[in-house]
Amino acid sequence: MTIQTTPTQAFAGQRPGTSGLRKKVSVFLQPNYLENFVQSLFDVLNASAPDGLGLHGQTLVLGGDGRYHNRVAVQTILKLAAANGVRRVLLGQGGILSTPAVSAVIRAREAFGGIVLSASHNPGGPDGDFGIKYNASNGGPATETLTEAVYARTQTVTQINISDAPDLAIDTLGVQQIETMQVEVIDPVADYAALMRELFDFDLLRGMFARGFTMRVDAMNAVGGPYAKEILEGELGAPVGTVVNATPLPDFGGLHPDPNPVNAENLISHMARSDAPDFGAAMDGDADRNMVVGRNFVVTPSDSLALMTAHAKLIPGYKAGLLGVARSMPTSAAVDRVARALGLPCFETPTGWKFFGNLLDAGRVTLCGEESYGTGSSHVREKDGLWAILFWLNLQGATGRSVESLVHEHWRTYGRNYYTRHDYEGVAVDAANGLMADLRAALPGLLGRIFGSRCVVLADDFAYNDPVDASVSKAQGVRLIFDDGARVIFRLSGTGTEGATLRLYLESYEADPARQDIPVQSALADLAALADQVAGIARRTGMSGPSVAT
Ligand code: G16
Repeated sequence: MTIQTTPTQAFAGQRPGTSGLRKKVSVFLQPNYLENFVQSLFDVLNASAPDGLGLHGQTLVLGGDGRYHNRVAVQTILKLAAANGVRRVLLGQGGILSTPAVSAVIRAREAFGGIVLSASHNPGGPDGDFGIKYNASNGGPATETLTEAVYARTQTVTQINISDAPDLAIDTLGVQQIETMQVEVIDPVADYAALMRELFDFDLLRGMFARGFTMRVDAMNAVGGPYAKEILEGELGAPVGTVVNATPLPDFGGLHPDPNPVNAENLISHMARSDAPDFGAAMDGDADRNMVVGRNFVVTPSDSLALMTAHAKLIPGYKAGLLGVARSMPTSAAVDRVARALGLPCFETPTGWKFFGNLLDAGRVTLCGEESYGTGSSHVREKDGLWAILFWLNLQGATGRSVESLVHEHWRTYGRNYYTRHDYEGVAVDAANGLMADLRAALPGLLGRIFGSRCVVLADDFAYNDPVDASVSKAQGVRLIFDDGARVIFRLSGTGTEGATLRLYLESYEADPARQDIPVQSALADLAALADQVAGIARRTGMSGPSVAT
């Protein structure tokens, strides 16, 4: 085998979005498309490392969510890594590693960084999406500075260095070699499971299942399946069959692996049956998102973060208390109320898990969460689906209470933040950009305006000043905040691959327990109408309502 140098040329549009480069599979199948991006990444890493050595002599972690093209891409990346100075790659068996597991392995093995192959919750298969992202030595998503440098390099790169070695046997545990680089195929679950054992009371959980506690985890034919099966059924003694759709399939068996009440409808209807299990949960394509479900009761991600914060001391890994909490800007302010009551610092960041990295690294926060079904903690630098499920399981075991009673008690104590997200998908890019531009221009006139009983007390385009590295991220979403705590937020998604997706986030606060059980969409209908009045959503998108409301 030898290292080949082949010419390449720039591809338009290789700028990473909210979480890495996500495109249709057909885009990634273009000759040199993946190679161009990975070579650019390696060039930037080789040029920017402070010791001047770059990747030389370093270890990278590699794995993905098993979606279509995962196995082919793994082989390509190994050959590129071998030709660009990497000393060792730790590869998940079969090319499989969940996103939180990549983070856990990077941290446990003190690797230089890692590459995750995933388009997360986006559908898979030949007509679906593929994606790639880089995580740094803290285990977390690369900063915007790095991803922008990689993007710039994709526009100027002219050659690719790649080994012509034959494909490796990626299903066999053990060490192999390409050129001078070692490839160690590792058990994808082991490091992650060890970390979970440190955080949760596994004896308590084993006792719950031994006494007949029932649970259903829908892994949506995605990468969370092997993790959930090994930990829940294998180690904790949950009955076989507790984890459904547990085998990662290249097309997710046709499911849309996005754990929300719309796409995980099977779980929702199962949990509404009279013989429903005690607890239900789902994960997404790369197992970093989670949805928590009680009997006929769905927990919103914002409430999940608030409850975790309120009860963290009951969980062994957090019994010493929390350093602080953080939520993304569009996430409801439910956690803010808990933080205030507990005297904890509470940070508001832009959408994107990467914005939590500095706060976690600096020891400013312990828990983080987002409205997009993501929760996590300082144990890794990604959100973590199975961690959240184990947290809720441990919480039920420690309190002896059901999901629904825990949430109801929480609302009675702190009040309820009614919350919904309306997605308008596949909107023409110009129409979406025009809507946002006009909203931004209208902001000064919206301040102080009265809508019914509400008055706008803040109208801005959210900007984040990172308190750790002083970087500034502007234009992160238009916020209208009202005098009663209600919020209406508009932003465009950074993870879609077709047209634009307008996200409308609606929230209102209800302190009165007698008014805390209104169906969410009814409770927020007036804010939805207000949003349409202000932004002309129906007129501009041509859609009479959202394509997804969760
Ligand atoms: C990614 C990011 C999250 C973000 C979500 C939605 O999640 O890591 O931080 O909240 O996308 O982003 P957007 O609203 O821009 O589509 P994932 O699970 O897709 O990696």
